[in-house]
Amino acid sequence: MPQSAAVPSDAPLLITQDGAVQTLTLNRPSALNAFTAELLTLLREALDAAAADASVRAVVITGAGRAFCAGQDLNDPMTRPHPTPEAPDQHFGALLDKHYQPLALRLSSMPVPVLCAVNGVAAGAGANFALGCDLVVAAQSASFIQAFSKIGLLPDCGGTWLLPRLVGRARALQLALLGDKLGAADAQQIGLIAQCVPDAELAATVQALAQKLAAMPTRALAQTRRAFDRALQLDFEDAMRIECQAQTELGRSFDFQEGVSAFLQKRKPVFQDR
Ligand code: T3D
Repeated sequence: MPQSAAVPSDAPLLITQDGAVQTLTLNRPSALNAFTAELLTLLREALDAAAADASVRAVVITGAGRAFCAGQDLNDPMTRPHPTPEAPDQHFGALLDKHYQPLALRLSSMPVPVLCAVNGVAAGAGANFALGCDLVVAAQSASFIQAFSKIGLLPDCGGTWLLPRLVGRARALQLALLGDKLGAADAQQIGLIAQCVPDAELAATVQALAQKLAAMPTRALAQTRRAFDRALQLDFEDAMRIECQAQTELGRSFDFQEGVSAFLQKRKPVFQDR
């Protein structure tokens, strides 16, 4: 079982670590773990700290209670229709600039793999935050809702970039325009997520995957995500140029030497780079 770090159990974000796997648990179950400014700040600070901590080689994100995350907390004062007489200059652009964009960028630039264990409904920015993780595994009873259109908004937290790339334009528009609930099994079937598992197997499945990834050559994993994301904007030749640059760097790494030595010596490799 993961060991608890020194955070109170009623904190909006729980941080535990088991070996090299750190688990971040969104912990506002009475509001389905909806994002407040405080939770968004804690989440980004925790990801920054994990990125800087050499003892962390994989991160798991999950939610407490029956939901993963219901997106932006609609009771949060920052979610009032704008502008108001009291806050004439307030607008969602500032909120996205301050919270959601840095969070999505932080995820996409983590030096270690990030797994999402989607334990229940993931709606709005909660869905797109989950989908921005490297490996998304959902419980069978979980679901994904692009809830934005229901309240007159468009997908954010990277959703406009992610959705068409994950499932193609037609499916992305279907999900975003209708805002209907998509069950985890269907999400796996259309390629929105990597895997759907029985509810009782979610935590163990994701922990096993995270432990496996934590023992792999971390730098190569992060470079693979980076090269995939960049390749989506490049033509074939430029994508291969990026492969060439990254492979040159990885070929000089300790982990490459270790991987080859371990193979030739018929032993288990011990990877260290990050
Ligand atoms: O602010 C900006 O910059 C714009 C950014 C926007 C990003 C976004 O994420 S916009 C999308 C915001 N999210 C939503 O619109 C989803 C709203 N929630 C729902 O549609 C439903 O709650 C769910 C489909 C997620 C789950 O439905 P259900 O029936 O399982 O649960 P419920 O009864 O609706 O909710 C349970 C409780 O959670 C309830 O509180 P109560 O009545 O028990 O005291 C409900 O109010 C609360 N809750 C659910 N979602 C939110 C929430 N409280 C605050 N904010 C929420 N987003």
